[in-house]
Amino acid sequence: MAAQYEPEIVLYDLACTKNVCFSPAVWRIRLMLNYKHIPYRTIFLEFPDIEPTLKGLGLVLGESPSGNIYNKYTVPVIQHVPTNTYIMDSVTIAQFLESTYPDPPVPLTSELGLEIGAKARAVVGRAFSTSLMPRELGILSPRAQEYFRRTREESLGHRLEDLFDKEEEAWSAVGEDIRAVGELIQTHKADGPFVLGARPSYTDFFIAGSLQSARMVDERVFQRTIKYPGYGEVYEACLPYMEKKD
Ligand SMILES: N[C@@H](CCC(=O)N[C@@H](CS)C(=O)NCC(=O)O)C(=O)O
Repeated sequence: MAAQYEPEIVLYDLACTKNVCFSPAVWRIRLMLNYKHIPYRTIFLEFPDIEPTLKGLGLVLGESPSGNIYNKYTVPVIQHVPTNTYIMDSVTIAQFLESTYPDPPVPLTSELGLEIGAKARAVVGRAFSTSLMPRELGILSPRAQEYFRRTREESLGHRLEDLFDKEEEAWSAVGEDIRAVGELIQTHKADGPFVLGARPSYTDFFIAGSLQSARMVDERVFQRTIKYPGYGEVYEACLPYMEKKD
């Protein structure tokens, strides 16, 4: 008889044509779920279905328990099945998972982790958004492409494809800074492959999740990033927790 599989968590993820997770924010949570061996199932939502679905689940915008203000419906969202609780935003979800499933522990913050997170967002994030935003269209359904193009071009003020003209300039502007963040990532190299040494922390999941997201959109952007020392090592060390992708 097949074993009964009762998911503890339902994970709302972002759909793409590859039918695997490609959202960096959702990957952070997926890595935590996989690392902690928490049973879960996934519901993939197309971009235009995120807001109506989450509203329908009763989620409201405003201030979250973590103090963040939400003014937009986003994934990841989880449903904690045993208590029928819905939670939005990766930071709030990570705090909930850590307090509800503390073993094995995932340190959520550290001074080094905060520094890496902030610097990586500023420098790698800048290069990633230039390279990945226009290429993301290539893995979206026609409906999601229409939504993504409309909303992103509205905020950019120009066509997504115009980013290609700025791509090389964006990467060379931050090259040295990407290398410096890579050095920070290797601070505890002597103790193990992760940012804090032997065991993963949320910062590792942030790094590995962002790299996996880039890889799902375009292998070349991933390869370009792991040429800088530090990034690929964390990614490799997190691979065992990336097996469940859907
Ligand atoms: N603060 C949010 C941001 C997550 C986020 O930006 N999610 C994107 C997918 S990667 C999203 O759901 N976007 C919806 C939209 O653009 O309409 C978190 O970390 O959970």
